[in-house]
Amino acid sequence: NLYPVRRALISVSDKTGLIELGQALSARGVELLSTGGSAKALRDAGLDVRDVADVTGFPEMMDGRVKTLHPKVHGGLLALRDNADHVAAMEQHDIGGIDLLVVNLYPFEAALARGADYDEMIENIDIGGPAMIRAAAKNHGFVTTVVDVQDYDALLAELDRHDGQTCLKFRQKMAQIAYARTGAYDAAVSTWMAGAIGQETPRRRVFAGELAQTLRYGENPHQSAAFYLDGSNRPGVATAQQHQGKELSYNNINDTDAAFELVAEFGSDAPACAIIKHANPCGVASGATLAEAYSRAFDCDRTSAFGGIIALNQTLDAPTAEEICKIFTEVVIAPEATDEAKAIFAAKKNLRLLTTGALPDPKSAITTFRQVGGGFLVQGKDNGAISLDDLKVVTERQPTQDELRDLLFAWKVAKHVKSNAIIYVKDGATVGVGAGQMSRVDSTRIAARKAQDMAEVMGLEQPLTKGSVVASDAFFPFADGLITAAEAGATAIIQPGGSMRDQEVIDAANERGLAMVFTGMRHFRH
Ligand code: 93A
Repeated sequence: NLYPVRRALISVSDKTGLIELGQALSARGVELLSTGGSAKALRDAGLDVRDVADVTGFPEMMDGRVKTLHPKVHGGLLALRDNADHVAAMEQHDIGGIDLLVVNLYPFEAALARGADYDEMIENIDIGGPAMIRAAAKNHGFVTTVVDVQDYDALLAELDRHDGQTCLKFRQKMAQIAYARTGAYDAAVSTWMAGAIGQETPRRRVFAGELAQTLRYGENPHQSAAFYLDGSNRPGVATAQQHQGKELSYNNINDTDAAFELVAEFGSDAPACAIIKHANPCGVASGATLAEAYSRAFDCDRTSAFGGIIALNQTLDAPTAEEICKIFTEVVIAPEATDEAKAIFAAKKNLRLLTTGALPDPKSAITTFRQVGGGFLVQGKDNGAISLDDLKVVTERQPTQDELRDLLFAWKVAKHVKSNAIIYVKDGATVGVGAGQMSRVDSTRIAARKAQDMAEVMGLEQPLTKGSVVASDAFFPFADGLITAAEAGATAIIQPGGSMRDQEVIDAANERGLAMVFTGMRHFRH
């Protein structure tokens, strides 16, 4: 299953490592064929290279749209070397075999990222490259296909291992990567096109990803799992740099994502911290300093915070690192970390520190998908946000300025809590979180109950829900939830409104002197 590499066709847009590769192949006696720009670069470096135009007898034409689309190229890639008819056809038409194809495609994804206009995007759709890649990969019985700069070293090592030949296993592996590349490329083209022509729900759609990491297991040890990049380069857990600690697990990645997306809601102007357990926050707080934001988040539920995941919206500093080190934490994610903070963490071998360089924009339009039996559910990410102007006061009492500030804080958190979500907030910190219950009133009770437990732990006379405000991710279907919140000491409520029984709920608020605002927007998260 070994096959020698005698002739290579190199056609690359990304010229990284091109000269070194050309030199290495030449040194191993491989004849080089190449297209315009690649050939020029190789020749300028003093390498002996033959133009594809010379092989085909046709010049590159139509602005390069047609350069390699020719039987002399595709015959050389596709001919079965052990088939007498194929070999005869090669001889009859003077087609030389191409044993190695090195291609990277027109940078369509990069053009997309820089917001190129329609015509420029169209010109960046590579046709000849994918055609050659698919041909070479099909003929992997004989031909080696390399589509990633990062595989050049592996190719050379393979040639050295087998005295200028490649083995079938290697060619198969490269062929699989090659088809993933052309698949992802066309996925990017098709996804771009859907947006460009205003098709939000195209009849066919494709998703593509690139392996970032094979995970030891999934949510449970008997499940296999892997982590893929979507190519968007969005700041987040997928693109973060890990400074220390062992590999992240599937659950770590999921929870770290939840933590970072939540803390990003607060921007980076004032310090904020979110602590996550099982994808739900067990504490979210603002503070005068980052360390204070962390401590206040921690005080929401000190029990659950143990082994949690912490997200910060500003550079992790030494005082915050010191505070965090006082209990066991799985992961800390922040835009940056100071050297002092890193040094403090270095003593905690099991703690993972991730930095991302920036916060994700919570308002960006992103497509999310989830698998269901036999299909995918696709939706736009919940990037809804409200401001003071969107709030409608529905009670006799107007909320105070302090209440309003806390109501908006609570609403931001509610968006990131599994429904039914109830969040009690006081002075810019959560003091009770009710998550993922099947009834809203249960979430309201659980959150108040947790606040009571914390009051005991902290030796407080009364739970922090006294004088708090409450956010509900969806409307109260009955007055019972609101009454429970009022009994726990809440003075103001934020909720979407829209229930058949809104009036009952408003009446209950008025009877108890509560202020209530409607957002007109819901934040279900199932
Ligand atoms: O315009 S194309 O779709 N038509 C072709 O026939 C063709 N052949 C190779 N693009 C084509 N290529 C692409 O040109 C390769 O995929 C590669 O990205 C690029 C290399 O061009 P150059 O060597 O001139 O820089």
